[in-house]
Amino acid sequence: MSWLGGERIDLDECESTNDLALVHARAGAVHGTVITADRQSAGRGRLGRTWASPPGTNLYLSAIVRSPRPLAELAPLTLALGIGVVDAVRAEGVAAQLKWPNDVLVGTRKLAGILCEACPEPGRGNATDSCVVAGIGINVNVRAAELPAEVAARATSIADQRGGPVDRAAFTRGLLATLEPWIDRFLAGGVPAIAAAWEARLATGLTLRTGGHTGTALGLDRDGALRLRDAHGVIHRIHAGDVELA
Ligand code: BT5
Repeated sequence: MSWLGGERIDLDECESTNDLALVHARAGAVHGTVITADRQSAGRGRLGRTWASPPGTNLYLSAIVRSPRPLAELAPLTLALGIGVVDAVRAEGVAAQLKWPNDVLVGTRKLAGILCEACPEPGRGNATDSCVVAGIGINVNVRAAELPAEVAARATSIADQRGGPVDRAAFTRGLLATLEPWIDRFLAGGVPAIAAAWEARLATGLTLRTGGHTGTALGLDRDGALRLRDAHGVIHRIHAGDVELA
């Protein structure tokens, strides 16, 4: 029985589907409620960054995920979502890969990003469950060159990679069907249940810079931390913060 997108709110425009999903979660919206918008006027990335969200071309989607697990255990949900996004993009013939924790790349260009946020108040009737809003932005039919200049040079889209547009509605349905089992697996078994699949989709050839360390990504620890090997062969565990392409 599928639950993801069982309730759907599809809008022409909003500031941020994540903001709206947080409001709906507080009002008691059920597990699996999905909100999409054709454009966002204030799309958000992590750490106060902006997600370029032009109209008529892309996917901006937020899903409400509820679980009896403590909120602190849900942070690696981002990793499970990444697997589903990569597989949905690959189903369109595009060779997408993962960069820890929340980027979907083709080569070194970013095709999609994920922003998971905790619901401060889970909402009436769900007081014992934790709640996370899972936000996903995917460049579907935009051409990277049409994105703001500061983003364009490091972005790509499904259409750029295929040389032509895809049906956004069909892509969205496929994405939800692909995401759902990965979310279920993560909620049932945590990081160990998804780690091998995540590592199989990891972009391994990239040199990454994070905090004090530069190196290549090896894979995940049991808690979802990134294992990064530096030039001296020392392996570092990266828990938080930003990971940039060096
Ligand atoms: C992310 O943040 O990658 C998370 C993006 C999540 C967006 C979705 S859309 C639906 C939902 N509603 C929201 O308001 N947000 C979510 P971060 O790792 O911080 O990356 C942000 C950086 O990516 C920016 O600073 C730019 O460099 C770059 N960027 C911005 N827009 C982009 C785009 N459309 N395509 C590729 N790169 C982009």
